[in-house]
Amino acid sequence: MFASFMAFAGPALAQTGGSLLITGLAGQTETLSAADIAKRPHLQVTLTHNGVAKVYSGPLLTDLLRDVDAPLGEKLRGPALSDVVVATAADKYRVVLSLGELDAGLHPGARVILADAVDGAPLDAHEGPFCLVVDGDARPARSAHSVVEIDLKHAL
Ligand SMILES: Nc1nc2c(c(=O)[nH]1)N[C@H]1C(S)=C(S)[C@@H](COP(=O)(O)O)O[C@H]1N2
Ligand SMILES: [Mo]
Repeated sequence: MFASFMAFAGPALAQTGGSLLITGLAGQTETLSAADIAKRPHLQVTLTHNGVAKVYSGPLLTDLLRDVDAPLGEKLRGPALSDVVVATAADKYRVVLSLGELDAGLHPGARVILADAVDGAPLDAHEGPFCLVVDGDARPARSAHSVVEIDLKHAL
């Protein structure tokens, strides 16, 4: 298992159906369609699982979290360091990531994307329409498939 990434400004890939609900700390919400997500700048992250490497692409999760005023960059200090992101999948699988590990300014190794494509094609029904891809994990346990909600919360 290894992972790597490279940045590119991707063309919007054709997508059908599905939307993502993002909730901020004050309860503010944003609903993003597949078309909204496809328009964002994309990064590529390669995941290797069971010896098979696949190149996922999608916006950084931090890019989407800015839509709900997540405390990132200079605002990621003090109490914000115990804020967490809960990603919920269609099958209720949930993973938690801290803002500190997501913010590339604080933690340069961090590359977590919400992929809408793999190997240049839209995600299939098993993984799609959006899949969290956590670069650097030894196994893709936090790369939740079919993510339907992203909630920013105070852990404490
Ligand atoms: N929605 C969802 N995503 C998930 C899981 C799951 O059970 N549900 N399992 C995780 C784990 S533990 C692994 S190893 C990989 C498995 O990916 P695969 O089903 O494509 O083999 O998906 C991850 N993402
Ligand atoms: Mo797993």
